[in-house]
Amino acid sequence: MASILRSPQALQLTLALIKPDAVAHPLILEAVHQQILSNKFLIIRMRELLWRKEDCQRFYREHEGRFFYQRLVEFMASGPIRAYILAHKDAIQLWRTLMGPTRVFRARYVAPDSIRGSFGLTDTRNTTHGSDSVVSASREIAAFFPDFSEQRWYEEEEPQLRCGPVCYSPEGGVHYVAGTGGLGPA
Ligand code: 3AN
Repeated sequence: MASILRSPQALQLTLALIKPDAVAHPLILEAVHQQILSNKFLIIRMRELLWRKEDCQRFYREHEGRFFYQRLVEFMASGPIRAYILAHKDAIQLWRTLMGPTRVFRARYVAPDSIRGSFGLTDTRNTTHGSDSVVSASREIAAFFPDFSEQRWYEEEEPQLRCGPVCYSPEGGVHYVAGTGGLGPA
């Protein structure tokens, strides 16, 4: 795959998921969405979907064989999830910090204000997912948003979003370059 040339100041992209435990609760869903906005992420794309078990198996294949794999796959296919493409100067690390540690008891102890510390139910039902590297962010974004061209976004939208002005559409739940009416390239 050809590498994408980016300016050193370029915004970074990450994939964030809100898992079925949180999507099932409108107040938690809204609270997580507000955290995204208040931490100055740009929401590039957002969609809600139901995942088939095979999709979950593919997504979590690195955990195949672990004791929690089966329950994780079944849980992720148990109800709607919300997927976001988020942009920020340091999107991957910032989103992971906001989520807090994987294990909910640890999250409650060391990062009680984090998303998992606040809303996580168990180590499996832990509210959110976030990509852990640039490579996995690209792979995961392509899995959830097959029509999104990361390369085109970096060439056409990223410079405009970075330099502003940027608008937010409360109806669509996404940011867009001012003057495009939110109908920029997919
Ligand atoms: P993270 O989501 O924090 O990057 P990973 O990639 O190690 O963590 O794990 C993927 C998912 O697998 C976690 N979000 C969680 O739902 C589940 N998981 C990880 N470790 C455990 C565990 N020890 N017990 C139960 N579920 C786990």
